[in-house]
Amino acid sequence: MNRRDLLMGGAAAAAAAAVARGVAEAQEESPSATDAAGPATDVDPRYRPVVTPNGSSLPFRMVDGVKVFHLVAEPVRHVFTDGLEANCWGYNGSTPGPTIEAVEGDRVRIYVTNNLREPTTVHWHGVILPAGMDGVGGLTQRPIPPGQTFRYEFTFQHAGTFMYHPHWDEMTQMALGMMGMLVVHPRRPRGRQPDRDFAIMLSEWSIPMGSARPNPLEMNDFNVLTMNSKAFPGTEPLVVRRGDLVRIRFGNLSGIDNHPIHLHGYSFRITATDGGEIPRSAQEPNTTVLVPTGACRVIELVADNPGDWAMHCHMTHHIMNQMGHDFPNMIGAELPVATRRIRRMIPGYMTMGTDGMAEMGEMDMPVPDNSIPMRGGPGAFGRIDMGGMFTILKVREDLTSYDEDPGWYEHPQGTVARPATAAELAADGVET
Ligand SMILES: [Cu+2]
Repeated sequence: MNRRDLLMGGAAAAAAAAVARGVAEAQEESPSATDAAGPATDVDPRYRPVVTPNGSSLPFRMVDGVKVFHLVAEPVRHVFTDGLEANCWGYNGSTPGPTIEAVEGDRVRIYVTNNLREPTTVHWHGVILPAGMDGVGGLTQRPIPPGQTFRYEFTFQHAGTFMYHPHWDEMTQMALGMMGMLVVHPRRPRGRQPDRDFAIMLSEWSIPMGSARPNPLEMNDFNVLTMNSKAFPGTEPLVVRRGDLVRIRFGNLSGIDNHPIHLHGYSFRITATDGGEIPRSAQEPNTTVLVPTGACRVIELVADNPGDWAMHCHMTHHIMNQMGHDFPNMIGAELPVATRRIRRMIPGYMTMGTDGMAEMGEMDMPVPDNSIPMRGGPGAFGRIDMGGMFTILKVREDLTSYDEDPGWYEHPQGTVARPATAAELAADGVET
């Protein structure tokens, strides 16, 4: 044996050992690796799953080392928040569809059953894969006819935050809610991993008053703005423990709009897009992250500031769901005569909006059936007048469980804004 053979032999032995170790690890780590007929599970010990507020992760089976998923495109009856529900389309009974989770390097097989009355496809948005698996109807595959099941199979080459959505009759299918998040965890995580890892899909809907179905023909005038297809107060809060490393992955599949998502109480870092990780030296500190439609943005922060922190789109029309935008502007108008006259024809009629719009959500104001115009939700200090793309990051010192809403933040004595006293105004020289 010469030196080269010795080296080769050594390398081969090392490689064989590595393979054996890999197989052992795979057997150890892969859930039900040999149980092809076993029940589907959403537990994969190789990673801490993401939390999809108001949603879930898609269960899977391991079959001969391949992670097998089954998506079912179908109509779903969806509640946006108490007071508004509609006939939508989604996957596996929900909009957005369940989050798909895998690990970098995983071979996956994803069956897609079409239970709609028109064809569909699924595009794996941002994933690097063979062209024939890209899910673009007409370009890379025949659309999936109603009643049929298609098979997608590929390997996730990169970790990251991605999305899935139809690429057939896109305008209709996405306007009705067909979309979902797709998270690929790193095979070898580097550095501190998040304690809480959230996935939130942003979308927008046109649901005219009295209608039972979102209108896919709308291009500009969206009146229901959602996180994971929920409008506040239907949005579940993000519950974290003080000191947690928190990652929030946003996807946006809105028809038209980009959403600048603003988080109170923190400066966060924008760490990744659906194109990959941003190098640490280029990670931008910010308090608002613009999530363009058709893109993902990932932010991270250390939850060192306890409290109830608003997290919302900063486009004001996106945090106050409304009936529509074709109403006359009543602000400052004095209309007692007109109101009296209208009341003769419409008993109980009120001219709304004369003193601003926040009043419109008060609980005793009558609103049309199945609508949530500026309804808002309850808060620790009365009503929160926002109602759309709005949720709350709840950071607590003591938490018994991430799964329970810890209620409202108990502010330390003397740390809440309150009416100024006459003595304080005088002492500071402020005249009112
Ligand atoms: Cu927005």
